Parts: sequence; structure tokens; C-alpha cells
Amino acid sequence: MSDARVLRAFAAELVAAGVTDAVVCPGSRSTPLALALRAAPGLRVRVLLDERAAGFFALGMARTSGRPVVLLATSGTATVEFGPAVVEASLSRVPLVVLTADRPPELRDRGAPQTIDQDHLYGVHAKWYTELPLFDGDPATEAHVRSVAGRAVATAAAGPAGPVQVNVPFREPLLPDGPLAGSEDGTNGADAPLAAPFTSAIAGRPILDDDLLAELAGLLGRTARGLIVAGPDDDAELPEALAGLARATGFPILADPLSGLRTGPHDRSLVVTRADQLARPGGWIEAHRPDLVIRTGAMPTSKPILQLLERTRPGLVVIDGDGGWRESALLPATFVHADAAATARALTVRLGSSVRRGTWTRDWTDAERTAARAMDRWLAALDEPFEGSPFPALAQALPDGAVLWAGNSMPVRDLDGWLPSTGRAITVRSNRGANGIDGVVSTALGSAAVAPGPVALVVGDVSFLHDLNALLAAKLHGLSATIVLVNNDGGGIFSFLPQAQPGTPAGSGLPEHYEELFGTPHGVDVAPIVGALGGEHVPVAGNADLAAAIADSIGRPGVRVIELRTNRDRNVELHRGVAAVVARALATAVPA
Ligand SMILES: Cc1ncc(C[n+]2csc(CCOP(=O)(O)OP(=O)(O)O)c2C)c(N)n1
Ligand SMILES: [Mg+2]
Repeated sequence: MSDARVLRAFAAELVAAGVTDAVVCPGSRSTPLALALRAAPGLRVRVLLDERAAGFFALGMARTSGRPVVLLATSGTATVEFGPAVVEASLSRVPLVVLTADRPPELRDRGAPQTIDQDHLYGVHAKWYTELPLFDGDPATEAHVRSVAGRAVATAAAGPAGPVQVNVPFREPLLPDGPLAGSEDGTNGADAPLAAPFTSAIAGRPILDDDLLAELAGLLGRTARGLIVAGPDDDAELPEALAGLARATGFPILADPLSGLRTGPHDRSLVVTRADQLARPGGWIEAHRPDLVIRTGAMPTSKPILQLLERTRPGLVVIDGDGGWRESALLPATFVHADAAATARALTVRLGSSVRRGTWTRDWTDAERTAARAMDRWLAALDEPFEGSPFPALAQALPDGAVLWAGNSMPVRDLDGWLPSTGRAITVRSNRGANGIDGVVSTALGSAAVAPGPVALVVGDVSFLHDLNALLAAKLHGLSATIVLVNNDGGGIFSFLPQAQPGTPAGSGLPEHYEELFGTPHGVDVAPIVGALGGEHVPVAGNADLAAAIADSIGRPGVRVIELRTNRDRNVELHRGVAAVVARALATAVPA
């Protein structure tokens, strides 16, 4: 039997360290912890059935609340199912505390049921691994278990945030030896969360020394053709700080849709949202190549921006307060391992607040306006369904405090192409750590469980099918979300790749096996599935219908799956068409 006092202490310590939410999956070996978490004051437990979906659900919660979320699974393959979410959490720097229940030492590696090797199960993807002892009543066990709980939460949250694994063995019988809720006599109230945590960590934003700041400010001050490339980043302080730096340097900000720069009340006058069009090789960009790029966050979503870095090889400064080395353009680079927002603010002060806006800055803001106008006109005149159209509609419909998620594959690229700049405080997110099409719906629904406003998701059909049981979470826990399902009956992104183009090498199996291997049409009618899982299916015929359905759904309780049907071949034509329209507009634009 597990010592109830130690179980209570472990759960209470997680709460004292700042955890408010746990996602628990059913099982037997995890019984003592499941009961302890459920009984812990200050902890909200949600039970989900599929560990893979549960892992992503917890990831979405942690990403939106900013707090570590606890995950619990029973022993065996259940623990492995957390793998994809653990990998994503590691690469996108999201704090998770993964508790894996296990057999006691004497039942391992000897054919006992539901027993696998869970030692360092997630390999390099977990920031920390430890195994707890059996929960006996020894005071040393209690002190150790407490300190491990605090350390696990602090380690998960410390920059770069990420997942930790705590393996917890239990010997039968699996019931605790005393009450978990309330005092020893079973009455409530005596076991309030610990006033002070047993183990806690204090961490701050790493900043640069003055002489290093002066050096960096000097470099920026000497540069006429500079750009700030703001990549995916969850730091809410960054938009204001980078806007200030842009003003002080005159460097336009190429704002990834996941950077936080496109949406919110900060100064967006130097924010460029159409860089994916502006940076296309052979066009406007060739007369506007940068000499220096300051990059923050993860690598940008846009391929043309990446190509711009690779082709024009500007000087590169990457600022990453978590000490990372994210730079996949293979350029000589200086990594500034200091907090990006704090560094931007300090540089702004050093450079002085005088606004530097020469031709370089004006050229970019003019081009941004020209491209945005050309794209808006093109879309307004389009009378057929288009995969980019959900994003302007969502930017219109979502209120302050909303969270907008985009699935991987084409949705996140169309988000990049079509999410306009808006003063509305909309948080925009995607699982870009490992770019998986798995767990997309689960992540968004986890976000919906803790978001301060409504949650919307744009997802492809293959991704949607990949994570079908995600909708069960909404049914079980009364969650609300607006899901725009872009159904092109297969993987639309592959239509843009070389395997879909004419002139594939003879004998390669193309084009005859294209549909089987890449297009993957499935012909699934999702309407009855959505209905069976408690959602509402809303088919829409075109872009105007879609905008109306979105506006109608946002903020209403329940899950609606708004399905926009598109065609993969036509989608390529439309994307090429709008690119040509923008290129023409840029070539003929008269500077304002
Ligand atoms: C877990 C996982 N499996 C496979 C892939 C490879 N993959 C990338 S895009 C894609 C097709 C996605 O189709 P859909 O979700 O319908 O989006 P669309 O391409 O049509 O926009 C696949 C299979 C991946 N990124 N992640
Ligand atoms: Mg698709």
C-alpha cells in the first residue's frame, strides 16, 4: 500500500509549485497518483481516454495558460503514447510534468504484464528524468518526494521550458493506506495547499552587460538596410519591445503570424505581414535585400523568407534568451543569449527614441500596403472557395482574448499569407516545434479549456482525421471551439512540391502513384462523426458563407466544425494566381 501522507504531499507540492491543471488517463498502476491528484485542493483534473490526444491536450493547456501541466498515465504503452506531445513540447518549449506509473523493481524485465522499460522513455526530448522510490512512510521518502515535485515543475518551467518525466513505481495493493482528501479522520479542510513550497526556484530574464549592449547598438546604428525577422514566439512582452526597436532603428519587422507581432494593441506601423509575398525571388525583394537581420523566436514559417536569408546572406544576429541555437539558413551568425524583449528595450534606450525612417523603411511599409491591398481586392473578387479565406474572416470575428490555432501543412502557411495586422489582442499559435499533423485538434481543445476568450482552429482534413477522438475531450469536459475544417480530400501541401510538378523523372513512379502516395484522397464524410462526438457540423459553400458561419459561431458554447471543401489542384492555381497579382502590383506601384 502507498503511504497516503506521502501521496498527499507529492500532489500538494505540485500545486504549491504553481500547477493548477492535470490531465489524467485511466489505468490501474497509476491508481494511487490518480486518486491523490484528484483529491488535491487547488488542482483541476480532467480525464481523457487516449494518451496521445491527452498529451497534446495538456500541451495546448500549458501553451495557453503559461503554466506547467501535469500528465499521468498508467504503465506500458500508455506512457509511450505521450511521446509525440513530449517531442512537440520539447521543441516548442512548453512546460509539461509527465508522470508515468510503473511496476515496482522486482516486476521489471521478467515478463510481468503491461510492463515496459520506462527508464528515460522520452530520451533527449525530456529535460529531466527521475524515478521516485516506492511511497513508503519514511520521513526521508516524504522529503524526497516533495523536493522532486518542486524540482520537476521548476525544471519544466525554466527556460527553455519543456517536458520532464517522473517515473513512479507502485507495488500492490494499489490503494492508499489512508484518506487523501481532508484530515486523517476524513473530514475536509485540514489539507489546504502548502503555504510555502518545499523546493522552489527563482529565475529571471538573462540580460546583457552594458559594454556588450553598446557593441550591439553600434552595429545596429551603423546599418542602413536592416530587418527584424520575428519568428514564432510566445513571449507576450516581445511585441511592444520589438516595436520600440523598429522605431529606433528604422528596421521593418517581418512578422511571422506566430510571433505575436501582427495582433495586439502595440505599435504595428513597422510590422510587415506580407513578407511571404514580398520576399519571393526575382521580384521586388531584389532591390531590397537586407545587409543585416536581427532574428527572434523560432525559424519563420515562410519559405521565401528563409530563402531570402540563404540567398542574400545578410549579417545575422539571433537573440534567444533561452540559450538556443536555432538557425537553419546555415549563415554565419552571432547568437545573443539574453532575453529578447529585455535586449530590445535596452537597445532602444541606447539608440535614442528619435525615429529613423529613411527610404529603406518607407519602401517596405509601402510595399506592405501595396501587397495587402492587392491581396484583399483579389480575395474580395473571388467567387469560389479559397483555403486562405478563413484567416481574414477570423481576424474580423475574434474578440480580444481569443486564441487562434492553425494546423500544420497548408493552414499555417495560409495563416502566414493571410492573417492581417489587427489591434485586437488575439493570440495566434501552432505546433511548429516538430511541424506534426498529429494532435492538432487536441491541442486547440486543451487551449480552449483554459483560454481567456474563444478558441478557433483552422485544420486540414488529414490532420483532422489523424486526431478524431480529440472531439471526445470537448464532449467530456464541455469545451467550446470553432473549428474550420479545410477539406481538400487529402494532403494539399504536396501539390506544391516537386513530386506534383510535370517533368518528374522517368521510372520514379510519378505521376502514376502520386495520388496513392501523396494526395491520399479518403472521401470521408465527417458530418456523422462530428455529430456522434457531440459537435455540430456546418458545411459552407463559399468564402462569404464561411465568414458568416465563423461570425455566428465565435463565442457560442459547443464545438462547431465548419467545413470548407476545396480542390487541391485548383488551390495551387489560386495561390500562384494571387502571387502573380501581388508581383504585378509591386512592379507598377507608384511610391506614396
Ligand atoms: C504526424 C505527421 N505525419 C505525417 C506528416 C507529413 N505530412 C505533412 S503535411 C501532410 C498532409 C496533411 O494534410 P491535411 O491535414 O489535409 O492538410 P493539407 O496539406 O491538405 O493542407 C502530411 C501527411 C507530418 N507532418 N506529421
Ligand atoms: Mg487536406
